[in-house]
Amino acid sequence: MSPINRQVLTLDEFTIQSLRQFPQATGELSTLLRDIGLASKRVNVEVNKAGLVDILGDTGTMNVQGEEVKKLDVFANNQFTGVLQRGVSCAGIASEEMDEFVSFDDDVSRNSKYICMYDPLDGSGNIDVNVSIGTIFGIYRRVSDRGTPVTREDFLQKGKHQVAAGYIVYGSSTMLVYATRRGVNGFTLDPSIGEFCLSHPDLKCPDAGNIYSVNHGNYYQYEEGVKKYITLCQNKNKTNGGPYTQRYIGSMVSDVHRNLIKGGIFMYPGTIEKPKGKLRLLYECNPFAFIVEAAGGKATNGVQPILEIQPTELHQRTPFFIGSKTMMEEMESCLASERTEEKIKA
Ligand code: AHM
Repeated sequence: MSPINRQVLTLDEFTIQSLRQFPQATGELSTLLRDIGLASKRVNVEVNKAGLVDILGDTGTMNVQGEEVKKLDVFANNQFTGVLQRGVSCAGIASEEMDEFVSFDDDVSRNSKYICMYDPLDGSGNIDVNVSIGTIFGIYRRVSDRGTPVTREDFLQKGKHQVAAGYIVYGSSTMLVYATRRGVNGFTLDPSIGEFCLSHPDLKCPDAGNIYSVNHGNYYQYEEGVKKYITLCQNKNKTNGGPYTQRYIGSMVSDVHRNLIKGGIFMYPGTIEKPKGKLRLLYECNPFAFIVEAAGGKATNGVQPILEIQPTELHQRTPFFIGSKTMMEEMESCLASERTEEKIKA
């Protein structure tokens, strides 16, 4: 087809087209995705001009996890929360930036089917130095009755119960990637029309890859199995065709996005100081696990699949390993071999 006749689907057109295949669907999920797309466009505008307006730097406050809150974190959180509250599909939200979940307790929202959890701006540490950052979200069907306020149980669902999950990467171009059980699709923001346009249909995570992403600064604090896997990544051997390339931005959205497209593994293991690692199960790990698994990859905490973990707290952390299937299997066998040897010694 000549480029002039090529039909590029916008996010809205794509979700409506998908909806047409399910005449019984109510369209609530499509509306929710549209709301998220809108909030992300507003955040994108501010991220792009961050150096020009007084929106860089810290607010001078700490979040619930004792980390410094950046002004853009607050802006992004307000945008996502506001858009979803004013919409018609979301009964409540939980955000990495807020201590507690929020019930949208008006007549319309109370009757909505979904709840949403998000990290409004992941990679905050990179904001002030112009490195790509992102938003991560997961959408669940509420378990409480429609018409009543949402409850904690609505938010403490296993990741496998997500209906959809996605992320936005504010990078050299801005992309929104979202997954449902039917697959993963990527949309690039076309600034000339202000719309996300389908650019990466039916994304698949390559089974094998040659990129590993981990914070090497913590190397001596990792368990033996993780060190063994890192050594394997750095060496040439018959099975993996290594050495692999090490890439670590420190902005998980960008790191996992790159590995999803090119093939690779991202790890944020527990350390001696922080056995549960740094990343949050509900806002960061569950959505990514859902997306990467829908694309054919794997995600685990080193013991069980991320999507099978029963959350007990809104802000709980977990070790996180995610990526291409064969690399994940190599990593898991390193963990298992060292753990067995440790058990035998003990
Ligand atoms: P944040 O919630 O403060 O933005 O932290 C999350 C980020 C991830 O995007 C990234 O993978 C990780 O922190 C990097 O942490 P570290 O600097 O410890 O390697």
